[in-house]
Amino acid sequence: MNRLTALGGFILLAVLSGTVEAKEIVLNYANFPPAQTFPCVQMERWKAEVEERTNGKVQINTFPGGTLLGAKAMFRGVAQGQADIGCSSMAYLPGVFPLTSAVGLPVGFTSAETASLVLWDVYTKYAPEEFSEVKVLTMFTSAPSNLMSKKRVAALEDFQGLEIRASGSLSRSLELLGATPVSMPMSETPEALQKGVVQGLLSSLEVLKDFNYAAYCPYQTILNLQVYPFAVVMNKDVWNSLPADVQEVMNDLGPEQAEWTGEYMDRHVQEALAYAQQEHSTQVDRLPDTDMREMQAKVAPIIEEWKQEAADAGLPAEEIYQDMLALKERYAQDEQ
Ligand code: DTR
Repeated sequence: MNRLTALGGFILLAVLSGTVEAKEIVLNYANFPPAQTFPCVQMERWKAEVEERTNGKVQINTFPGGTLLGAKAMFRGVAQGQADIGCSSMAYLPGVFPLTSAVGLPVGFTSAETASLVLWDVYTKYAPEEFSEVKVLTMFTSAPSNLMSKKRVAALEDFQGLEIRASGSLSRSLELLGATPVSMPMSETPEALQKGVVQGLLSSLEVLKDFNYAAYCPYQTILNLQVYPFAVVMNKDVWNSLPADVQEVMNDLGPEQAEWTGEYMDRHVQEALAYAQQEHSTQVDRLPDTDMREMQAKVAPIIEEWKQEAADAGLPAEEIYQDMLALKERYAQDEQ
């Protein structure tokens, strides 16, 4: 008997005797940015936890970098079954998430951990219609957004006419501050920065390291503007086809994953800032207090605009808003 036949016989025997367990459930998980970025780091952590907690009954195949679905096609693509699971940045689809976009308002979140927990609670409390077509597995946010730019911005007036990449309500913030927003997903931003289409971006600072934006943006300005909310969703038919024990594992992971991702994000922002300073000698500016106050006043209309939009969508806007603020205070205190 040659070695191959012997090996085949062993596998056959093992399968017959049940020692090699076939994966019963294989799920494809799509993500839009590259593997080293935080939405993909959390995806790998979720995969590992699910595979372990289901004792190998479930196998998750991950597709970072838009290889299965791109940033803007993510949410629809999962609802329609092109991927079983997908990670969506809600800001890329303005108007589609009138309720949960409340967490993307300029209300002064100081950490991704708090904002992620608030987002999860707001979502579970209101179970909004905007997610009725999918099963939500978890939610989280980026850390508060700050400016990374080619030119130094040390005062509010320096924003005038600057072309800066952002998305959703952060593009609106830029507009109100006198800059020229250029809206695009994060996955298109490296090229826009390299080609000089934009002179900077507004997002959480971990991208200084994960996309090496520190090499293009020697200046950072601390603004603590809005966080970007994310949702990880599963195709509903796929969810309904899963056995109850697997569903339980995934349900338990929902809030846990939100907290894990928030914590990871906050820590990673600090690492990225240190990296940027050490490797690229970047410079961090803070606006003078008077400019910070003026900035808050300038972006405040975004809150009223959201309330109007939410009310138009038939939502109890004020109640949601007040709930969100109360949760923000509670979780921020827990963190201290
Ligand atoms: N949606 C976001 C938030 C974000 C922050 N860091 C990353 C890294 C990779 C993708 C998205 C993000 C934005 O577009 O800025």
